[in-house]
Amino acid sequence: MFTLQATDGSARAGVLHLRHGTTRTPVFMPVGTQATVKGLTPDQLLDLDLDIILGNTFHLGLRPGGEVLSALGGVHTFAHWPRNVLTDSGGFQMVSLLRLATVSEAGVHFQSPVDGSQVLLTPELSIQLQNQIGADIIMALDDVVPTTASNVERFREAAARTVRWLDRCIGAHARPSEQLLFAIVQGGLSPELRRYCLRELVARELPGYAIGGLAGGEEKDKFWQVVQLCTRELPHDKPRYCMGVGYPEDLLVCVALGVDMFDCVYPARTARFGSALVDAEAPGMLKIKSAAMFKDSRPIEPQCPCECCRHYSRAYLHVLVNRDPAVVGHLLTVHNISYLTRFMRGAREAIFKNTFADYVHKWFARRYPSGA
Ligand code: PRF
Ligand code: ZN
Repeated sequence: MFTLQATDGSARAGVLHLRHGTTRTPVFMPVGTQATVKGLTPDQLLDLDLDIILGNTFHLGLRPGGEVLSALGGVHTFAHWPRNVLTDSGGFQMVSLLRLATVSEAGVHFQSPVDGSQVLLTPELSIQLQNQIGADIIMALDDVVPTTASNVERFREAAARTVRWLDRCIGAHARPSEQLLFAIVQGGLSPELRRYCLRELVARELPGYAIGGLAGGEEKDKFWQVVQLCTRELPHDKPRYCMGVGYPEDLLVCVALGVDMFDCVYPARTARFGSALVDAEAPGMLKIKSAAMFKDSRPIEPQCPCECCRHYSRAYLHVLVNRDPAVVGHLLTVHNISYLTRFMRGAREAIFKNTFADYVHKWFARRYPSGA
């Protein structure tokens, strides 16, 4: 269940009441493919005060598999994570990770990277696996076409198929009172296809809706136009989730357009490349390998409460990055997730105070001080 608590323009603050506690929105959900964010322990995640993390049906369903997970008490017990989990349906991960995946009306066909066998991920199997994994929010299987694809007919087919697959997902969902099933809007960059998909999905009255098929390298203004079209047509009393979005500027714009939830591998991935997200120093990122860090005794961000900033100087991380890059990757991941979590909490507070526009302007002014 979702309660909308405040609005400021189109921006929204709310709470999702889920089985493993409440989730405050707008929210950034870090991606924990194996039900733990790469390189972090669940205790580190708790220390970051996260309400919800994301898991993948693709990874968990292949290994250990739905039956093992269900026998072990579901993903929360298995991964020792007491708070909420959202699982993505798996198709997108296969199509984006495996060049050999193909899509037909039956589902997504691919070769298992675990044992080489042929697997067919149908809408029914995706939901069965997600029922067994036991996440608090589960996603319908969708037919995802990269926005940079050129075949218009393929987008039309994918939008219609996503609707047909949604009906199969709804029919297969065995635990609707425990797990919220979200539908995913597809339709590429075409307003007509997006409207078609929105109409069909909204008519099915699901507990939440996601905007899919974006953040794949399309132009920013096209991306924002699609998000705006979707948030205008989605029901106000249901959460909206923009999938695969995690750059701070995109988060701010999408919150301004009325999106409530996001996920992205970006904070963890950029950390593994030695980059730390920062607020007060342009261009919003510190490269820990840079010679400028050599004698810098400050933490990444002095005001940050994370484990990395509480204990370590930039100079220490700079030396450690050559000796033990994995440890630096973990510490910067902790910091970057803390950064995005605080960033969204700040947006949430500003929405309550009706100062969201000011929050956005101040953030952009700090990020681009010369007005560039
Ligand atoms: N669909 C699903 N997961 C996703 C996306 C999508 O469109 C995106 C956006 N490209 C990220 N993750 N099921
Ligand atoms: Zn920090």
